[in-house]
Amino acid sequence: MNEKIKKPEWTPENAGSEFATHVLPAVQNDYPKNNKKQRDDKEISLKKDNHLITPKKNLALNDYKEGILSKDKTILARAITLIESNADKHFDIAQELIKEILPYTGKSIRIGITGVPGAGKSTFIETLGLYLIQNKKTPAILAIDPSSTISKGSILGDKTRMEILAKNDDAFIRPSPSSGNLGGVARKTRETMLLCEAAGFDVIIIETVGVGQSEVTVRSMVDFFLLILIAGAGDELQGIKKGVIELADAILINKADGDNIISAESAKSQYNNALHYLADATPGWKTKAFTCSAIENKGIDDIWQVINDYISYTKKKKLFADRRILQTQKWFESMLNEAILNNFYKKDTVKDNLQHIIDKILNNEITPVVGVRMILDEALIRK
Ligand SMILES: Nc1nc2c(ncn2[C@@H]2O[C@H](COP(=O)(O)OP(=O)(O)OP(=O)(O)O)[C@@H](O)[C@H]2O)c(=O)[nH]1
Ligand SMILES: [Mg+2]
Repeated sequence: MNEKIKKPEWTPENAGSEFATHVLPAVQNDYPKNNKKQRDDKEISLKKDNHLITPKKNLALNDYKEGILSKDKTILARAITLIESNADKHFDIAQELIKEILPYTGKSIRIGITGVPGAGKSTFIETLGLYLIQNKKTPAILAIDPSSTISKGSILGDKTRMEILAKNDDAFIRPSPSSGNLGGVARKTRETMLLCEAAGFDVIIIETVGVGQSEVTVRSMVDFFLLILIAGAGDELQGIKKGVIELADAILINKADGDNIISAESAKSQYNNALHYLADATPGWKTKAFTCSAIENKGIDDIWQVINDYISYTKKKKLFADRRILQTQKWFESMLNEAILNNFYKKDTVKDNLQHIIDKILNNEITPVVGVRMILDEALIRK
């Protein structure tokens, strides 16, 4: 009998081959820690040996940092998961990690893309992403999807929409976190952007649906903001609020292909006319409309040129650096506001008295101003 085949304890001594069960030796956990090449080799050898378990050990702060700085996409993805976690124990290490990688951030071009559902944002991003890779750039694609907080889905969850880009080694695609309010999702996206920059991705693209508040949030974390529209979808402004157009540094009429070319060109002229009457989104930069076909890969180089012209212009005028400083300051202020509010509403005195005071106001016993004073007195002074 083969000596390597061990029988389970319960088989009789000197048992023969009638007992088919045998025990396999355990898998040794000699998984290499810091070296990506060794780890990849180990993964391959484990797969070759037909072992079903890939060890997934907890990473220390330094493992995350080194993994990110060496552009290990698996570790980058795990670090983002850490940032997205709502558990207190993850919060501290995630914040520590951001502090560690901060010196390596800030070198990318940050682009926000918004537009009505179905305008072709994801298709455009995939085409642009592949174009960038051809031009020796490395894009990271993130999403802010306010609808995902309700549906628990995600606009980029359906990876089939960027199938080719998702398989490309030089790109990184991450759907938005699927729970939490917009403030929380925005914080996580901003921090994810920093991790991607530290990993060396040099163009960060953030997609969001242009139907609510999220485009304002995205504008507050990017250098260049692009609005994608389509021609012939009803009225000229397609339910996109004038306010969103005022945020855009360029407007792109997508699907300018086939029978659509003429109407796309005419929509472009209409938008260019309308833009004359709007304030500049970025001081001194004239927002213009362009056409493209994301599917037929037309007009992509033109819009990339516009983005580059914009970056050169804003850098020359110091607007680029100033905006980033302002964005960091606003980011801090909005997080501080959020924390103060959370803290305030968590207080027992507020929880206990709020409804009581609202009732008094509704019964005309006190005015709203007095109600505010009462609740603030309770929460801030007495406690
Ligand atoms: N003809 C044509 N169709 C396009 C083009 N770009 C996208 N589409 C189609 O438009 C549909 C929507 O494209 P998506 O890229 O998913 O649009 P989206 O704006 O990301 O959609 P949401 O994320 O759901 O808001 C798909 O069926 C695409 O194939 C284009 O340039 N020309
Ligand atoms: Mg999409």
